[in-house]
Amino acid sequence: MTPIAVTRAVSSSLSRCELTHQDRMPIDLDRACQQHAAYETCLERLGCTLIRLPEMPDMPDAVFVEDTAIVLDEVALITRPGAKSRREETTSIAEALKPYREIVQIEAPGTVDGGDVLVVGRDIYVGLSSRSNAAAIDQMRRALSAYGYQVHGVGVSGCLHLKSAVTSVSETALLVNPDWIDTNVFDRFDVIEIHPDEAYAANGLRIGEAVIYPITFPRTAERLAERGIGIEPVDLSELAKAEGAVTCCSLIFGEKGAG
Ligand code: CIR
Repeated sequence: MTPIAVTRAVSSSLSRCELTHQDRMPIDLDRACQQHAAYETCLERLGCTLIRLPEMPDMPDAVFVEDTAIVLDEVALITRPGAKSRREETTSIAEALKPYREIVQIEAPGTVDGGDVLVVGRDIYVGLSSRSNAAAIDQMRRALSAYGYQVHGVGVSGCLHLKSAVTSVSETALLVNPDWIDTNVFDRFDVIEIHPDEAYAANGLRIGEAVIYPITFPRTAERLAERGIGIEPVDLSELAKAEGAVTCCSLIFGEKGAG
């Protein structure tokens, strides 16, 4: 099944992005766009069909499409992002996903960012972060139990999203930063800890057998290699200044549609 990857062009207002755990640093917009283009090329090289959405000039964070939806095989949940400045990003994402999935909207008072949602098989882990709340988790449970999904709330502290702290890097392994989550929640998995000098290293994007991974974390990459996990290196250092990482810049799903 050919995966589809939805991406969105980097906003010219990126330098006005939301920041929660990082200080504001100058962002080189041209460089950010070049890095984003190389990321898209990497997705294509791994077999994804790209749906490139146009820039939203007044939505600084709109390049981080991951936060706007959770796309499962059966249904797409359109999120209500935790940051008010990001709520208008979702309308065009819902339009883009409509041909592929039945759409369910997360409603107030629920808030959830896709960056807080880690799907592993029929288990969906949702970070209880500054962006995602219990009301959204309740709505997700109601919408998804009919499909056999179990939705689990997970405490997160010290980072923006659950997937800043844990991502899936193989059928059985999770890459984690144990400082930001309780790893006991994930004790049925093979847990690979990041190198302690690379706090932001737990975010990798798995496409089939490949893991798209930032070049900025060589020590953790070595740990992955020791476990036989090969990486596809990308440089997203300018988008990292906006608190973004590799999972944030795409929505990946199988072609199969609802109807
Ligand atoms: C934000 O704070 O919303 C953006 N500056 C960064 C979002 C990163 N998204 C993600 O990790 N899924």
